[in-house]
Amino acid sequence: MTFGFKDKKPSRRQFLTGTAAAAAGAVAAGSTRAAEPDPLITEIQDWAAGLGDGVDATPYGLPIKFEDDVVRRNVEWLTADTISSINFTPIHALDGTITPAGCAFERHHSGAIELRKEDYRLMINGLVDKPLIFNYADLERFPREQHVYFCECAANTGMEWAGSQLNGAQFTHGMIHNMEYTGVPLRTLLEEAGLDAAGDLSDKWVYVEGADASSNGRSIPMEKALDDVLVAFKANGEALRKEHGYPVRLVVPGWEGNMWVKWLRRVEVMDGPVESREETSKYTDTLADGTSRKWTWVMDAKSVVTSPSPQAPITHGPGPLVITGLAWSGRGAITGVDVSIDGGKTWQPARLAAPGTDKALARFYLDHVWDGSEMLLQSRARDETGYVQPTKAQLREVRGENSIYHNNCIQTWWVRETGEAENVEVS
Ligand SMILES: Nc1nc2c(c(=O)[nH]1)N[C@H]1C(S)=C(S)[C@@H](COP(=O)(O)O)O[C@H]1N2
Ligand SMILES: [Mo]
Repeated sequence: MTFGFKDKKPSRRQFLTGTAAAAAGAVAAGSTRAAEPDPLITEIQDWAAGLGDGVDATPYGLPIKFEDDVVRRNVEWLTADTISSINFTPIHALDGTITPAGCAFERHHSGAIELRKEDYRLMINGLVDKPLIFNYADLERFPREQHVYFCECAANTGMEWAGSQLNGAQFTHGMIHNMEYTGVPLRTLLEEAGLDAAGDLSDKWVYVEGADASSNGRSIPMEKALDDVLVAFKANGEALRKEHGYPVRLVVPGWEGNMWVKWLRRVEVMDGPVESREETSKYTDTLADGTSRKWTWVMDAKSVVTSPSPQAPITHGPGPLVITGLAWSGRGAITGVDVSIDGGKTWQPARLAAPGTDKALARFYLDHVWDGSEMLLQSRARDETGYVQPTKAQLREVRGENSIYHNNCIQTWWVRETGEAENVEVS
């Protein structure tokens, strides 16, 4: 393999060279020789002939304008208006595992509200020894913890039950984000209020609600409330964004996003669940026989190839191809991901960029040598409990096709010789 100049568009011959080199195992990226010298290397460019922006130009930075397609998107026909709606994380264009707050999906039932820290109150009431009201500064005085967790809306991938209707990982799997949270364990605040009055805790619940008009009330069993639930005020090191619940939200690791109450205003200790709208008519799973399952809180192991994918086609010829994606499980850490290029007939283990951690996104890579022929790309996640992500057919056998929520099936992208990809089903 030789090194040298490279044209903007590689020639057909370079594709062939690349293929041969790759087949021989020498896959140093970008190391092909072009006939002509590249002016981007040989000529002084505008950006080097003058000066750039000073440090006072950008007190708080946004991504450079060339990245302006890496944004949240909503699908107009999915909901009646944007106030009670969702948008989707551009997972097809991101790498690593931490979701930048500015493009992390939002889900609101009555819009994103503006609540000042000074006006923030959190009440703990019900079966506690001493009902308490905290302000924001009070919360900052309790011992803090930091954890990275994914938040996935139970409706993520929900449109796949009836077929393959949305063409892009952003739309099929983008109701997920993964951030590093700083906050106080809910347990600490409940203990501050005192739980002796509640008696036997094994059958007790907490009811949590937000300060927005929808309130988004949910019942959480006491066992989970005392386990790993966080009352969070920072995400990825900075204050929560307005749309993610500023100044304080609940983080309910591994459980459906709906329970991650934003603008958290009240936690009531109760002797039973409330059976609120969000846990009866919504966020329950209708089975084939028309009955519905409730209390399906945990998000089961799931994964998706983010690139190549419909919004991230292959833009080069045969040869080295990085196949990458995300995997996660609400039951613990991801322990492995397999990738198939033939629609699930054969599988090969992908490489985890870092060992999976508890209830957080894992990034996987398969360093593939693409022969230029079409692929039926799939990924299959496995978690520390030994659970393996099911196929669509396996899931439909148990759940029918009436569901919306909790679709964690294996996703298929049909990648064509052109490099373009499409959302398809294999049977
Ligand atoms: N107060 C309040 N909390 C809420 C909601 C809401 O509308 N109001 N939406 C819930 C739903 S359905 C989901 S999936 C998550 C989404 O969190 P995000 O907006 O940070 O992505 O927040 C949950 N918490
Ligand atoms: Mo949700």
